[in-house]
Amino acid sequence: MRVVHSPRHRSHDPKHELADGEAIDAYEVPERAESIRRSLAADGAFTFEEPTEHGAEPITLVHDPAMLAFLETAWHDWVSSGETADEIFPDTFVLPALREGMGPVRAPGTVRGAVGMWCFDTATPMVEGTYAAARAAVDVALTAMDLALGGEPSTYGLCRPPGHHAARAMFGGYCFFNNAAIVAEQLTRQTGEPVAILDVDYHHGNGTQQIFYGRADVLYVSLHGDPDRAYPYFAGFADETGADAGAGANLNLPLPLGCSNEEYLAHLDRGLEAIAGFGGSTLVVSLGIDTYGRDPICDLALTTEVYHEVGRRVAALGRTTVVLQEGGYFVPHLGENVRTWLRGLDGRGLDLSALPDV
Ligand code: SP5
Ligand code: ZN
Repeated sequence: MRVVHSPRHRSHDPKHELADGEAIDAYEVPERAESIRRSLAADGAFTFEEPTEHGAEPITLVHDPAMLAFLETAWHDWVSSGETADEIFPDTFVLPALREGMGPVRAPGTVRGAVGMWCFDTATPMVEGTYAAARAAVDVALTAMDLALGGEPSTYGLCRPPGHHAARAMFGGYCFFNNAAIVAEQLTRQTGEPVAILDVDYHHGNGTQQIFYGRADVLYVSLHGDPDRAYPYFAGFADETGADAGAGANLNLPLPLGCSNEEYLAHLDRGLEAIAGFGGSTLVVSLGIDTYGRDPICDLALTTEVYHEVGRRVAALGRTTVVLQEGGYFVPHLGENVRTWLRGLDGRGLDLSALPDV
């Protein structure tokens, strides 16, 4: 299987996120992607290539151009205005009730103010190299798509930072540009066919859902921790099924606390059935491994074996498949879990021999 990877991800190296009023070590770190790269390289059946540049247009077909412009200059503007912190976090969020009855929001003249227009949480700091890494992640995703359109049955884009929490005009959840949504949009344009997205990250992909919520030509199917208890709390409910032309083209399958392999596969089958009944020849997978039982920030109970079976069942759809990396935070097993998933997709056997005993 062909794998697209860029060393550029390393320039997004946040140190902290805020949790319960404290700065804690960031979970979304460069070592995640390195763990995946090493596991796939050691397997021997994955070939690596660097992305080609695709420019800004595929991004602005999905995201507000003003958000792209903010991200592009934020670090430079931050430093040149005399700020000295090496991570940018919002101070204030411009929630609608703040200015209720007071007329429209004026864009703040400082990065410190403006970041509260674009970012929705306190866990997604921008650092000096964030923009370059986020742009490279989009190029990784689009290059993986190009290879699939060129005839590869399945390809893998080792995207970092991840993307599925980024909405049309908001970033957050460790995500800046929505890599999977950008690929799905391009697929609809380049194939003229409908496109399905299967999101198996533990967290609901609120950004992907938002971007395509009114669209009939993109099906979004997500398995995730129930938003009644899990981040991002405000989206991912089972009764969110799409709006307007998109009615019926959104399927949320919330999962219970401690969800087992068997329970998970039963939910997966419902998602795959919906995809099988939807048109089109291509599938985009948002692959998060934070469903793992040992993930430090999530609460399901999946084991490595099930990732092989999930990949196998996705392959059985018989669609050209572009797999893009999202979350997964138990770094010691992240690479092997991804490798296991991709071996299942590729019709190869389960191989647990390289899973570290930690
Ligand atoms: C791409 C992706 O997986 N983004 C996830 C973003 C989650 N960010 C904040 C999670 C806060 C969870 N706090 C859990 C405490 C566990 N002890
Ligand atoms: Zn996640």
